[in-house]
Amino acid sequence: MTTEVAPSVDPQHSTTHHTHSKAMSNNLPSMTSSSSWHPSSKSAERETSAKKTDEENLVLADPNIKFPLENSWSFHFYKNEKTKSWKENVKFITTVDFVEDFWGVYNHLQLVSRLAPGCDYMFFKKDIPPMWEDSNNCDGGRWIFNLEKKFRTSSLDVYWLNTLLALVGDQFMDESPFVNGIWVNVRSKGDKLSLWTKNAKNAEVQLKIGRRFKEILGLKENMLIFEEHDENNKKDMPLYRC
Ligand code: MGP
Repeated sequence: MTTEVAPSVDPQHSTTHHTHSKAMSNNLPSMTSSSSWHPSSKSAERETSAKKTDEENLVLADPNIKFPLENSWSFHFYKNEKTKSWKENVKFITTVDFVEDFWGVYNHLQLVSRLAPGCDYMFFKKDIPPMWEDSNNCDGGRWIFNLEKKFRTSSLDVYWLNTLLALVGDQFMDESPFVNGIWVNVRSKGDKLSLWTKNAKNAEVQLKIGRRFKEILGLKENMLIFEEHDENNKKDMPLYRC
Protein backbone atom coordinates (compact mmCIF):
# COMPACT_ATOMS: atom_id res chain seq x y z
CA MET A 1 0.00 0.00 0.00
CA THR A 2 1.51 3.34 -1.02
CA THR A 3 0.35 6.58 0.50
CA GLU A 4 1.02 10.14 -0.55
CA VAL A 5 -1.58 12.59 0.72
CA ALA A 6 -4.39 11.85 3.13
CA PRO A 7 -7.47 14.06 3.32
CA SER A 8 -9.18 14.88 6.57
CA VAL A 9 -9.57 11.71 8.51
CA ASP A 10 -12.23 11.12 11.11
CA PRO A 11 -10.66 8.95 13.82
CA GLN A 12 -14.06 8.59 15.51
CA HIS A 13 -15.39 6.83 12.48
CA SER A 14 -14.15 3.29 12.67
CA THR A 15 -17.09 1.14 11.79
CA THR A 16 -15.88 -2.43 11.40
CA HIS A 17 -17.20 -4.19 8.35
CA HIS A 18 -16.80 -7.90 7.99
CA THR A 19 -18.43 -8.29 4.61
CA HIS A 20 -16.51 -10.77 2.48
CA SER A 21 -16.15 -9.47 -1.04
CA LYS A 22 -16.06 -11.88 -3.95
CA ALA A 23 -12.38 -11.02 -4.27
CA MET A 24 -11.87 -12.29 -0.77
CA SER A 25 -13.88 -15.44 -1.14
CA ASN A 26 -12.20 -16.08 -4.48
CA ASN A 27 -8.89 -16.12 -2.78
CA LEU A 28 -9.81 -18.25 0.18
CA PRO A 29 -8.14 -21.61 -0.08
CA SER A 30 -10.60 -24.22 -1.20
CA MET A 31 -12.32 -25.81 1.80
CA THR A 32 -13.52 -28.87 -0.07
CA SER A 33 -11.26 -31.89 -0.41
CA SER A 34 -10.86 -33.65 -3.71
CA SER A 35 -13.21 -36.60 -4.00
CA SER A 36 -12.43 -39.92 -5.56
CA TRP A 37 -14.98 -42.60 -6.41
CA HIS A 38 -12.51 -45.43 -5.62
CA PRO A 39 -13.29 -46.96 -2.15
CA SER A 40 -9.65 -47.92 -1.37
CA SER A 41 -8.59 -44.32 -1.69
CA LYS A 42 -11.01 -43.16 1.00
CA SER A 43 -8.87 -43.46 4.15
CA ALA A 44 -5.80 -41.98 2.46
CA GLU A 45 -8.03 -39.28 1.16
CA ARG A 46 -9.43 -38.58 4.64
CA GLU A 47 -5.87 -38.30 5.98
CA THR A 48 -4.81 -35.94 3.19
CA SER A 49 -7.99 -34.01 3.62
CA ALA A 50 -7.47 -33.65 7.41
CA LYS A 51 -3.90 -32.50 6.80
CA LYS A 52 -5.07 -30.06 4.16
CA THR A 53 -7.77 -28.66 6.41
CA ASP A 54 -5.18 -28.17 9.19
CA GLU A 55 -2.96 -26.31 6.76
CA GLU A 56 -5.89 -24.22 5.54
CA ASN A 57 -6.88 -23.36 9.10
CA LEU A 58 -3.32 -22.33 9.82
CA VAL A 59 -3.33 -20.11 6.76
CA LEU A 60 -6.63 -18.55 7.79
CA ALA A 61 -5.45 -18.06 11.37
CA ASP A 62 -2.19 -16.43 10.28
CA PRO A 63 -2.62 -12.70 10.92
CA ASN A 64 0.05 -11.95 8.32
CA ILE A 65 -1.80 -13.48 5.39
CA LYS A 66 -3.63 -10.91 3.29
CA PHE A 67 -6.15 -11.51 0.52
CA PRO A 68 -5.27 -9.89 -2.80
CA LEU A 69 -7.86 -7.94 -4.76
CA GLU A 70 -8.53 -8.85 -8.39
CA ASN A 71 -7.33 -5.33 -9.32
CA SER A 72 -5.39 -2.69 -7.41
CA TRP A 73 -7.39 0.48 -6.79
CA SER A 74 -6.46 4.04 -5.85
CA PHE A 75 -8.37 6.50 -3.70
CA HIS A 76 -8.18 10.18 -4.68
CA PHE A 77 -9.67 13.30 -3.17
CA TYR A 78 -10.72 16.60 -4.72
CA LYS A 79 -11.12 19.86 -2.88
CA ASN A 80 -12.02 23.02 -4.70
CA GLU A 81 -9.30 25.54 -3.79
CA LYS A 82 -9.92 28.61 -5.88
CA THR A 83 -6.24 29.58 -6.18
CA LYS A 84 -5.33 26.25 -7.78
CA SER A 85 -6.09 24.60 -11.09
CA TRP A 86 -8.54 21.69 -11.29
CA LYS A 87 -5.65 19.22 -11.70
CA GLU A 88 -3.77 20.62 -8.71
CA ASN A 89 -6.87 20.14 -6.60
CA VAL A 90 -6.97 16.38 -7.32
CA LYS A 91 -4.93 14.60 -4.63
CA PHE A 92 -3.88 10.98 -4.71
CA ILE A 93 -4.52 9.34 -1.33
CA THR A 94 -3.34 5.75 -1.58
CA THR A 95 -3.47 2.50 -3.54
CA VAL A 96 -4.91 -0.69 -2.10
CA ASP A 97 -3.95 -4.16 -3.32
CA PHE A 98 -5.52 -6.27 -0.57
CA VAL A 99 -8.97 -6.67 0.99
CA GLU A 100 -7.58 -5.78 4.42
CA ASP A 101 -5.94 -2.59 3.11
CA PHE A 102 -9.17 -1.57 1.39
CA TRP A 103 -11.03 -1.74 4.71
CA GLY A 104 -8.16 -0.08 6.56
CA VAL A 105 -8.33 2.94 4.26
CA TYR A 106 -12.13 3.02 3.95
CA ASN A 107 -12.59 2.92 7.72
CA HIS A 108 -10.24 5.82 8.27
CA LEU A 109 -11.53 8.15 5.59
CA GLN A 110 -14.15 10.72 6.36
CA LEU A 111 -17.62 9.51 5.32
CA VAL A 112 -18.74 11.00 2.00
CA SER A 113 -21.81 12.51 3.65
CA ARG A 114 -19.53 14.46 5.99
CA LEU A 115 -17.34 15.99 3.28
CA ALA A 116 -17.74 19.70 2.71
CA PRO A 117 -19.80 20.58 -0.37
CA GLY A 118 -17.46 21.02 -3.34
CA CYS A 119 -15.37 17.95 -2.40
CA ASP A 120 -15.14 14.64 -4.22
CA TYR A 121 -13.76 11.15 -3.69
CA MET A 122 -12.58 9.09 -6.62
CA PHE A 123 -11.77 5.38 -6.59
CA PHE A 124 -10.06 4.32 -9.80
CA LYS A 125 -8.03 1.40 -11.05
CA LYS A 126 -4.42 1.92 -10.01
CA ASP A 127 -3.05 2.87 -13.42
CA ILE A 128 -5.94 5.10 -14.46
CA PRO A 129 -5.75 8.73 -13.30
CA PRO A 130 -9.19 10.23 -12.63
CA MET A 131 -9.30 12.65 -15.53
CA TRP A 132 -10.75 12.84 -19.03
CA GLU A 133 -7.33 13.42 -20.54
CA ASP A 134 -6.02 9.95 -19.74
CA SER A 135 -6.03 7.54 -22.69
CA ASN A 136 -8.16 5.07 -20.70
CA ASN A 137 -10.86 7.69 -20.19
CA CYS A 138 -10.82 9.95 -23.22
CA ASP A 139 -13.02 7.76 -25.46
CA GLY A 140 -15.20 6.74 -22.52
CA GLY A 141 -18.01 8.24 -20.55
CA ARG A 142 -19.87 7.99 -17.27
CA TRP A 143 -23.04 6.49 -15.89
CA ILE A 144 -24.49 9.21 -13.68
CA PHE A 145 -26.79 8.90 -10.71
CA ASN A 146 -28.03 12.22 -9.31
CA LEU A 147 -29.09 12.21 -5.71
CA GLU A 148 -31.05 15.01 -4.10
CA LYS A 149 -29.26 16.70 -1.23
CA LYS A 150 -32.00 15.70 1.22
CA PHE A 151 -30.92 12.04 0.83
CA ARG A 152 -27.27 12.75 1.61
CA THR A 153 -27.26 11.67 5.26
CA SER A 154 -29.57 8.71 4.81
CA SER A 155 -28.31 7.21 1.55
CA LEU A 156 -25.15 8.63 0.00
CA ASP A 157 -22.70 6.63 2.15
CA VAL A 158 -24.53 3.38 1.41
CA TYR A 159 -24.58 3.99 -2.35
CA TRP A 160 -20.87 4.85 -2.25
CA LEU A 161 -19.87 1.82 -0.17
CA ASN A 162 -21.99 -0.59 -2.23
CA THR A 163 -20.32 0.64 -5.39
CA LEU A 164 -16.84 0.34 -3.88
CA LEU A 165 -17.62 -3.24 -2.84
CA ALA A 166 -18.90 -4.06 -6.31
CA LEU A 167 -15.63 -2.77 -7.78
CA VAL A 168 -13.24 -4.53 -5.42
CA GLY A 169 -15.43 -7.63 -5.63
CA ASP A 170 -15.16 -7.58 -9.43
CA GLN A 171 -18.93 -7.62 -9.81
CA PHE A 172 -18.99 -6.22 -13.35
CA MET A 173 -17.68 -9.60 -14.49
CA ASP A 174 -16.96 -9.74 -18.25
CA GLU A 175 -17.39 -5.98 -18.47
CA SER A 176 -14.91 -5.28 -15.63
CA PRO A 177 -12.11 -4.35 -18.05
CA PHE A 178 -14.34 -1.51 -19.31
CA VAL A 179 -14.91 -0.08 -15.82
CA ASN A 180 -12.36 2.55 -14.85
CA GLY A 181 -13.59 3.89 -11.54
CA ILE A 182 -16.22 5.66 -9.53
CA TRP A 183 -16.52 9.32 -8.61
CA VAL A 184 -18.70 10.98 -6.02
CA ASN A 185 -19.39 14.73 -6.03
CA VAL A 186 -20.78 16.36 -2.89
CA ARG A 187 -22.53 19.53 -4.01
CA SER A 188 -24.99 22.00 -2.50
CA LYS A 189 -27.15 21.67 -5.61
CA GLY A 190 -27.28 17.85 -5.22
CA ASP A 191 -24.82 14.97 -5.06
CA LYS A 192 -23.69 12.79 -7.91
CA LEU A 193 -22.20 9.31 -8.33
CA SER A 194 -20.52 8.69 -11.68
CA LEU A 195 -19.22 5.35 -12.86
CA TRP A 196 -16.48 5.99 -15.44
CA THR A 197 -16.15 3.52 -18.26
CA LYS A 198 -14.10 2.92 -21.40
CA ASN A 199 -15.34 2.92 -24.96
CA ALA A 200 -18.55 4.95 -24.82
CA LYS A 201 -19.58 3.95 -28.35
CA ASN A 202 -19.90 0.26 -27.44
CA ALA A 203 -23.61 0.32 -26.60
CA GLU A 204 -23.81 -3.35 -25.67
CA VAL A 205 -21.02 -3.13 -23.12
CA GLN A 206 -22.21 0.19 -21.72
CA LEU A 207 -25.76 -1.04 -21.26
CA LYS A 208 -24.58 -4.19 -19.48
CA ILE A 209 -22.50 -2.04 -17.14
CA GLY A 210 -25.38 0.39 -16.63
CA ARG A 211 -27.85 -2.39 -15.77
CA ARG A 212 -25.40 -3.94 -13.33
CA PHE A 213 -24.77 -0.54 -11.72
CA LYS A 214 -28.53 -0.05 -11.44
CA GLU A 215 -28.86 -3.40 -9.62
CA ILE A 216 -25.98 -2.59 -7.28
CA LEU A 217 -27.58 0.70 -6.32
CA GLY A 218 -31.07 -0.83 -6.24
CA LEU A 219 -32.55 1.80 -8.55
CA LYS A 220 -35.78 1.93 -10.55
CA GLU A 221 -35.91 2.37 -14.35
CA ASN A 222 -34.39 5.42 -16.02
CA MET A 223 -32.58 6.82 -13.03
CA LEU A 224 -29.15 6.37 -14.62
CA ILE A 225 -27.98 8.35 -17.61
CA PHE A 226 -24.83 7.92 -19.64
CA GLU A 227 -22.85 10.74 -21.19
CA GLU A 228 -19.61 10.77 -23.13
CA HIS A 229 -16.60 12.68 -21.81
CA ASP A 230 -15.72 14.04 -25.24
CA GLU A 231 -17.25 17.51 -25.46
CA ASN A 232 -17.44 17.22 -29.26
CA ASN A 233 -19.68 14.17 -29.02
CA LYS A 234 -21.83 15.40 -26.16
CA LYS A 235 -25.45 15.87 -27.12
CA ASP A 236 -28.26 17.56 -25.20
CA MET A 237 -29.69 14.10 -24.64
CA PRO A 238 -27.86 11.34 -22.72
CA LEU A 239 -26.32 8.70 -25.00
CA TYR A 240 -27.97 5.86 -23.01
CA ARG A 241 -30.38 5.44 -20.13
CA CYS A 242 -31.25 2.58 -17.88
P1 MGP B 1 -17.65 17.94 -13.55
O1 MGP B 1 -17.56 17.66 -12.09
O2 MGP B 1 -17.44 16.78 -14.44
O3 MGP B 1 -18.89 18.74 -13.95
O4 MGP B 1 -16.63 19.03 -13.90
P2 MGP B 1 -20.33 18.58 -13.56
O5 MGP B 1 -20.68 17.14 -13.63
O6 MGP B 1 -21.07 19.50 -14.43
O7 MGP B 1 -20.41 18.97 -12.02
P3 MGP B 1 -20.12 20.33 -11.26
O8 MGP B 1 -21.34 20.50 -10.45
O9 MGP B 1 -18.92 20.07 -10.41
O10 MGP B 1 -19.92 21.41 -12.27
C1 MGP B 1 -16.67 20.34 -13.37
C2 MGP B 1 -15.48 21.07 -13.87
O11 MGP B 1 -14.30 20.49 -13.31
C3 MGP B 1 -15.28 20.98 -15.38
O12 MGP B 1 -15.98 21.96 -16.08
C4 MGP B 1 -13.79 21.14 -15.50
O13 MGP B 1 -13.43 22.51 -15.39
C5 MGP B 1 -13.27 20.42 -14.27
N1 MGP B 1 -13.00 19.02 -14.55
C6 MGP B 1 -13.75 17.97 -14.19
N2 MGP B 1 -13.18 16.82 -14.63
C7 MGP B 1 -13.69 15.50 -14.41
C8 MGP B 1 -12.06 17.15 -15.31
C9 MGP B 1 -11.06 16.38 -15.97
O14 MGP B 1 -11.09 15.15 -16.04
N3 MGP B 1 -10.06 17.09 -16.51
C10 MGP B 1 -9.97 18.45 -16.44
N4 MGP B 1 -8.96 19.07 -17.01
N5 MGP B 1 -10.91 19.18 -15.82
C11 MGP B 1 -11.94 18.54 -15.25
